[in-house]
Amino acid sequence: MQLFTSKLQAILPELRSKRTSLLKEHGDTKIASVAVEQTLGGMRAVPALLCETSSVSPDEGLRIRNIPILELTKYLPEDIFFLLCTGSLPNSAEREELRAAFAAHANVPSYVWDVLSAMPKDSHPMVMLGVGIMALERESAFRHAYDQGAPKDKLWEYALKDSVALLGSITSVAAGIYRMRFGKGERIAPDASLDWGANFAKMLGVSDAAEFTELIRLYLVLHSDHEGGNVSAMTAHTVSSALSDSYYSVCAGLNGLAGPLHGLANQECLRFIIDVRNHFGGVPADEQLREFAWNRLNNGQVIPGYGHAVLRVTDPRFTAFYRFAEEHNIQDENVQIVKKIFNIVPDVLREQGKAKNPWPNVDAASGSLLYAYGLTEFEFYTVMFGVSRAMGISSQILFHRMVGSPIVRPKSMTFAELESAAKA
Ligand code: CMX
Repeated sequence: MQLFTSKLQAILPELRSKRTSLLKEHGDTKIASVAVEQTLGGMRAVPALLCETSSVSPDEGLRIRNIPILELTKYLPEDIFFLLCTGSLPNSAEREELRAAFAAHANVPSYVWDVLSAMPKDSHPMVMLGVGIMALERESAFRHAYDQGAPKDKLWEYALKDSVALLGSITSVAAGIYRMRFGKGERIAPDASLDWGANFAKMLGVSDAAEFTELIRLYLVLHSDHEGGNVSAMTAHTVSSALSDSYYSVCAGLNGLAGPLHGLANQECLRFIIDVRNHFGGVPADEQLREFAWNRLNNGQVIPGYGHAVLRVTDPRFTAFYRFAEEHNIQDENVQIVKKIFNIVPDVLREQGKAKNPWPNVDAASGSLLYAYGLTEFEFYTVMFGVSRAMGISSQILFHRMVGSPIVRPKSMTFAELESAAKA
């Protein structure tokens, strides 16, 4: 990892001096105030986190290192990880070095498989992914270095080692979980000659089609990061700020991703699509779908894959998946239903008037594409999301260890304190 490490070493002094000079020159400058509704409402829009890897604006969506995500869809996931960590895309030697480093960790220790095979057969795949990552914590270079007294300003080097090892292993763990959990037969050995996404596609053993590999790469690129304030990234950052290593921190973040309002929405979304298909025996008419959506809302349920805490437009990641379906002429009923939902549901949500954003997010289309290529076990979809999001989380952990961010410790308030602060 010589090239990658020296790239990071080259940007390190500037990163550290930015933090130091901001603190020195503007440490007590107020940049925002907090309204009671923000304290009560999930800290929405409180600018209290530092994140350099990516940003999300309401009117455009995700930019990774200031590049709009729709301009990054042609790149490999390795390229995106390099970009997230260093701020620039890799040259071919840097790409090859990272690809080989991931591949070197693709053979997962046997104790991980022992632990996973001992789990109940109906365990949720996200639970299995978390257990697999936690079992792998034994391999943490960061923890061993800390135990041996590594100085704080060197810890980032071990965070980098952990990130690369974890990402190299996570595809094997995820693919192994898929085959074990859904009775797909023996695990498929990793192929050290392939890129990270292609190797993952191969180990899943779902389809040999080149288009499936292309979809997996795209999937890994699109879900990689979504700035620092989402549940998974913020949780992982909080845990890692206590100098818990990347295995603990990524696992914590992925546990947040497993919630239905966050990453599990992709599973729920496909379930919703299939409910629609089963209910109507195929693609419904517009009016039928409108009524179906209203019934769901009237039952107090959300429409999965729609709405967002930050976005106020169609998520560009949805657009990327939508384009993939168009370009590859995927015409199956699920994809047709996705398109129909896109035509009907925003108006329904607007009419209901609750959701601030009636437009689709990343989860609205992703599952229907996986399904079209034969990955039909939708309980597995959040694992796919998690494999990708581990890149963003890991790069954010690395960044914070590089700049030496302190332990996270905001202030909580009681109702009484809030009431008196509001009156004052
Ligand atoms: N269907 C029905 N109601 C929705 C809705 C949807 N898709 N999106 C928002 N609402 C409702 C909220 O539940 C909330 O209702 P209450 O006032 O009764 O609590 C109201 O509209 C206002 O919510 P909001 O401010 O627009 O949205 P939030 O920032 O609170 O929540 C999100 C954002 C994503 C959790 C919400 O839009 C949602 O539940 N969407 C469906 C689940 C989903 O797709 N999640 C995936 C998000 C992307 C990701 O993280 O992977």
